[in-house]
Amino acid sequence: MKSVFSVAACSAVLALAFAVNAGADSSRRDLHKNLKFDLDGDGKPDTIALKIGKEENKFQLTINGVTASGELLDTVEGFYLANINRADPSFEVVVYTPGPSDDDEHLVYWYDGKSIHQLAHLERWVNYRGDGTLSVTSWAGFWQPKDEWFLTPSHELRQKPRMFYPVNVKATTTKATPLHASIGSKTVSMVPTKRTALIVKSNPARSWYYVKAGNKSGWLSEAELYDHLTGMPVAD
Ligand SMILES: [Ca+2]
Ligand SMILES: [Ca+2]
Repeated sequence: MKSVFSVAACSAVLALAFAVNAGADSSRRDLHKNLKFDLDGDGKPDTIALKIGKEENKFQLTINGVTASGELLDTVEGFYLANINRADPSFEVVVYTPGPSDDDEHLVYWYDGKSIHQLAHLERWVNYRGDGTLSVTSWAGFWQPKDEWFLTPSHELRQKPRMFYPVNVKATTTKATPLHASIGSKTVSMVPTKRTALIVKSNPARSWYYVKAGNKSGWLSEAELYDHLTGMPVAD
């Protein structure tokens, strides 16, 4: 599910109303190239303009005459407004492309009243909760890793470090499968062919998966997983 909230409005007042409501309904995304909107909460509308380059993945974002240049991998389609933390007066400006096939990219900017700061480059599906946190759901071949981000008091956007991600995908062994006692361990317990397995969790940084099958459990490398298991909803 797409989960980007955005703002559709010609006037700043209407935009504000939408932005506040859109925190919960994040499936709506309206893109702008030009907008007047009070980004820093000083009561004065700020002039936001997005100029897309001849190479359409490159852009210049100008706010009140201050410009930041950036690029995405695919054609820039516009920007939307986000309100990462409703408890602070700022709205963030997010330059966006849907990418070639659900490969969404979001470049998140913060205008502090003087300067433009790039906060983060987010990929795939972003859910702005409005409480200073957001989640980013992505795709890893047959499952969706979900990362958490949070805004610091100094308005930096940081990703929470995470070693293991829940997977919870069912599969079936296609041959005798060696489950390693730990990541990289040579000690294995064998699961026979045609057994139902549950891929429980992953350490994507090391591309290992924790698998349960019958009364056995242990780790498979990604290569072993694709070689020994079938039935996962694999897609690019
Ligand atoms: Ca302002
Ligand atoms: Ca805010």
